[in-house]
Amino acid sequence: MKPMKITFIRPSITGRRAYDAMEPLAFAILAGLAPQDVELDFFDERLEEVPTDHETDLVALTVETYTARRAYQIAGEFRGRGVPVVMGGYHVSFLPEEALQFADAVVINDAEGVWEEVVRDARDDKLRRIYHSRQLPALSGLKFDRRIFHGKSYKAAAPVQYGRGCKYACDFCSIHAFYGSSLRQRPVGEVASEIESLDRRFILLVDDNLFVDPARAEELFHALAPLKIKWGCQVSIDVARDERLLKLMERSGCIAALVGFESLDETNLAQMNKKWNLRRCDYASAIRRFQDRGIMIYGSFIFGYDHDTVDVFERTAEFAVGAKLFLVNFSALTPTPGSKLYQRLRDEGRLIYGRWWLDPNYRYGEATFHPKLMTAEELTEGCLLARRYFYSAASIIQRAFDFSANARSPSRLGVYALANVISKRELNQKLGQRLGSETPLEIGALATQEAI
Ligand code: B12
Ligand code: SF4
Repeated sequence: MKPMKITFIRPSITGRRAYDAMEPLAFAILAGLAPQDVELDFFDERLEEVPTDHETDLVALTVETYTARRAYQIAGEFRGRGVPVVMGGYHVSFLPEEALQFADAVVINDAEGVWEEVVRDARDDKLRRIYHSRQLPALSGLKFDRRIFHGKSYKAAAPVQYGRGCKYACDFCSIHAFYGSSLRQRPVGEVASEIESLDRRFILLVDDNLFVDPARAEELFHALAPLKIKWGCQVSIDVARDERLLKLMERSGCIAALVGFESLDETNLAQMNKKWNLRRCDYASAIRRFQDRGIMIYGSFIFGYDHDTVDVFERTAEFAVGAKLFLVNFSALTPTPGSKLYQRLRDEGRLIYGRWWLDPNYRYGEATFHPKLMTAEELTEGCLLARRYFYSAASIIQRAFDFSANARSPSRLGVYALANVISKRELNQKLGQRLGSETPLEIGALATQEAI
């Protein structure tokens, strides 16, 4: 009997190559769970073309909101040849009914516990439409099979996951909507062994918020210290209140952290359910504390909340440059399905598109709703100006003059410069682009329907 062949595909937002691609961990997990006798292929469209005439028995796509349009286009090409397509990931978990117009089956939530069933059913030609992983699996014993990534030119940083979920519930974020209030961590010993086996110098811990609580953070930092790696993470600002933890972060090799500042305005923070961001520590002091420990700060800011006026762009960009942030993300507030924000803006009748992620008129980086105190065009334009200012040559040089973090050593300065160049290039490439490729996508009634 011929072995079953499954093809994993990671779509690119615009159908083109991207500079910031990392190994998509979801497929390492699916590969680790697949039966031994199944043959696996993998294509990452951010690095290579997806051969839509590829011979396979099943296509498995991972889908985020920004890649949904492209994923549906790719699915159409395979299904047109009679190849069944299964989709999983954030976007299709929130909108399975939408995805099922373009896929044969959808996996909702985590793959563990249901992927094995999907493979069995596909083999027997009995795929169901929906596979729902209702019980959140414990994360011990997870096997990441990275052999599918061999030979692909990913960035130097290797992604590793410690836990899933976040203790907070910011209204714009997909994480709380996806995981609810569950917080699950892998045993630190397993994380440390995995990192050792990777033999990579730089690790990105991909948890949305590494700071679950002081005890678990401390346990992890102690386990990382002997590995002599450099690592980066995403972390909530409250970790900066704890000098002891910051010290442990530094000692265990942390060199960069992404922190969601979102807004300098307390009323905006209150609206997004993130008022805790300013509790007991202002932004400038928190940033300084990280930098004093050699940790470069990647700041994430969002523009367009109800108290933002047109002066917010310049004010925020000047703050970010003055604070010598390593990198920033200046985004127009974007309502993704499943989030509280999406529901609110839809109920207030402020969405510009029914489903911006499918609309052929939407362009990456553009406003998708009507802000309160500025126009949508002012929001799009303001984000662009803030980004240009932050990534200008003068700003890159000015921010480099931080000898505790950004320019702590010659090698660190090299990381700082390279990351700034890559971020600038990736942004310029994506901004103003349509989502998906030129391939037509029939969206029918979805064109005008808002998501529920
Ligand atoms: C690391 C990361 C990045 C990296 C790149 C990662 C990479 N592999 O190249 C960088 C920094 C470049 C990045 C960029 C962006 N990211 Co990002 N990123 C992440 C992050 C933090 C971790 C991803 C990860 O490794 N997860 C671990 C794996 C194991 O989890 P998983 O992918 O969810 O997979 C599980 C299930 O979802 C499911 N599953 C997933 N796919 C499939 C497929 C099948 C067939 C099946 C059966 C199951 C299945 O099974 C897996 C195991 O249970 C996530 C948040 C998160 N916690 O996932 C955000 C996240 C995915 N990113 C997000 C966003 C918005 C972006 C950007 C669009 C931001 C921007 N405005 O530019 C860009 C562009 C991304 C793109 N599509 O090209 C959002 C997506 C929201 C949404 N509704 O879609 C997330 C959820 C963050 C958030 N807080 O909202 N990102
Ligand atoms: S702290 Fe970060 S990960 Fe957690 S809910 Fe807020 S934005 Fe999402």
